[in-house]
Formats: sequence, structure tokens, C-alpha cells
Amino acid sequence: MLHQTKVTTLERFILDQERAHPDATGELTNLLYDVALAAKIIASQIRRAGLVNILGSAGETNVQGEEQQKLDVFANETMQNALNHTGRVCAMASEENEELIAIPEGVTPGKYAVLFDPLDGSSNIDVNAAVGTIFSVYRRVTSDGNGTLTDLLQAGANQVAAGYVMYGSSVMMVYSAGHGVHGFTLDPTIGEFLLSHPSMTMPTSGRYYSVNESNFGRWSPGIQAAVRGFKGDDLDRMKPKNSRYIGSLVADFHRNLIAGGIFMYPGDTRNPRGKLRLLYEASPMAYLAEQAGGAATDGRQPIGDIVPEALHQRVPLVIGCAEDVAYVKTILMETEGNG
Ligand code: AFP
Repeated sequence: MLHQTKVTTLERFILDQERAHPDATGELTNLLYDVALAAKIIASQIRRAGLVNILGSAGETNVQGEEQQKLDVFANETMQNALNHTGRVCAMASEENEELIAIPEGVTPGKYAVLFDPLDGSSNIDVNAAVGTIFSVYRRVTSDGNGTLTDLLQAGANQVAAGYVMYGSSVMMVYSAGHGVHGFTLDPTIGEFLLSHPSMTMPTSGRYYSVNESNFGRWSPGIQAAVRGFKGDDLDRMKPKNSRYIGSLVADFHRNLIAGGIFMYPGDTRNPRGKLRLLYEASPMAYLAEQAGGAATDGRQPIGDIVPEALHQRVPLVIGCAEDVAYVKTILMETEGNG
């Protein structure tokens, strides 16, 4: 059997991209490796998740005498430890931490602010379905010292890089640093992410719609009308779509990125701002969608235009193929106006 000897590793790809931009200092490159390293460590633990009954569950001590941690706690600590000592980061924020995460004393603060959702979709772990890590990188806006909330509370349009790692049937890292979206698959035999999906683009209109329809009765008339349109009630304007919903944003987004589709988590009467977090989920995914030729809106304005007021603020999200997102906006405008 012939083996491929000419592969592009994540490292080589990022270095090549950096060479194409002579003003780059290499810091962002290294930061992306830091995330990739964290991803490999997290992936190795997730692979063992089904073994908790044998190895011991969260809070228990396993046969090796090690205390078992919950995977989301483990993922959160792994991300922080991969990033906090490098001198590349001035402040961090995580979906799992209430407050800003400061850089440890004695470490020189760097020029990037990083936000992440260490293990998104973690309720899927128990059923062995895909979960992910989402990350978002901004250039600091304060001039020196440790980073502050000002560095973290930036509009998504300011991101310099964003991406996710999907722990699915294979482990993939998908990222953009402003020059397209590129996907890498982890080869577990050599421990390297290899370029498998260069220059990923979304079709203008997709095959799938993804939304938690158990909330249908609590949606606004506009969202209800748009979803009816996707089911085939508006044939003049919208070709009927197929429904797919995993309940794990990374996995739902990833499918729609590859196969074409739209994902929505709108507000409803119970949660007027929806469920998803602007900084850890919506903004990085919106950045990727736009880099792939798609779009993302809260129903009124592009996600990237929203200036956050708080670290954990929620936002309604409509994201995916450009024409499908535009359709939802049109229906919302017709039904509810833009007030
Ligand atoms: P969990 O991390 O609690 O599983 O939530 C996952 C998530 O934030 C996002 O990944 C999904 O798209 C969304 O919630 C699913 O929410 P519903 O279960 O309400 O559909």
C-alpha cells in the first residue's frame, strides 16, 4: 500500500500563509499552534469519555489514583494552560468563567485577547455525539500592561482569527485568519493536523435547515414564517430544505459549512435573546461564515457589527448560506418590520 509522503501540516500551512504576509510577526501563527496543542490534549481525553465507568467518573479517583475531572472543566483548564504563559496573550475569557481570566503574574502580556468556549455541546458527550472547542482572537486595543475587558468586549468584525475544533468521527480544526477558511484533520497515528479542506466555501443556498423546533410555539411570527418557508410553504421564494439538528453548534455549523445550510437559534418568549453567547459562539462562527462566503445576523444586523456590553451576553443567531440568511431577514422585515 502506498502512503502519501507529501502532506501539508497545520504548521507548514500557517507558515506559508505568514510568508505571504511579510508584516506578520509570527505571534498569531504560534497562538494557533497553542490552540492546536490544546485541541489534541482535549481530543485525547474525549476519546476516553466512554470509559468513565471503567476508569472512574468526574470527582472520583481512578485506578491509577488520579482524580477524574469533568471534561468541560478539563477542556477549560487545558485551553488556559496552553495560552496563558506564552507572552502572546494579554487577557482571556471563557464560557466557563464568570470573569476575565488574567495572565499569570510574571508573564509578559502579549498583543492578543483570546475568548473561547472550551467544550461546546457538552451535553452530547453522554450520547457519544460530536462536541467542539470554539475560539476567537482579537488584537488588544489597550496599549500596555495586562489586558482588560476593553480588549475582550470588541465587535466580531475586529477578530483577527477564529475557528473551532470538532471532536467528531475524526478530529478537525477549522480556522480563518482573514484569508479564507481552512480545515485540517488530525491524523492520530502521527499526532498532526493535516490540511484536508483548503479554502472552504459555502454554497449561496443550502440543502439543510437546523433549528430546535421544539421551541416553535414560543417563536415570533416572523421566525415561524421563515421556518415554514424552509419546510415548503413559500415555494415561489424558497426551495424546501431538509431538516438536520444535532444540538451541538460546532457540529451543526460544520455540516452546513460543508454541505450547505442555515442554522438558527432565535429568541423566544422564554429566552428573548436566544441561548447562544455572542462572544464565544456567535461571533467566531459568524467570522468563519463570512470568510466562507456565508452570512450571520441576529435578525436585524450582522453579528460582526454588534459591540458587546458583557462577556456572557446572549444573541439570537441566524447563520449559514448567504441567500438563506437573506431570506430570513426578508421574512422578518415583512412580518415584524425593523423596529
Ligand atoms: P450544551 O453545551 O449545554 O450542550 O449547549 C450546546 C449549545 O450551546 C450549542 O452548541 C447548541 O447549538 C445549542 O446549545 C443547543 O441548544 P438546545 O438544546 O436548546 O437546542
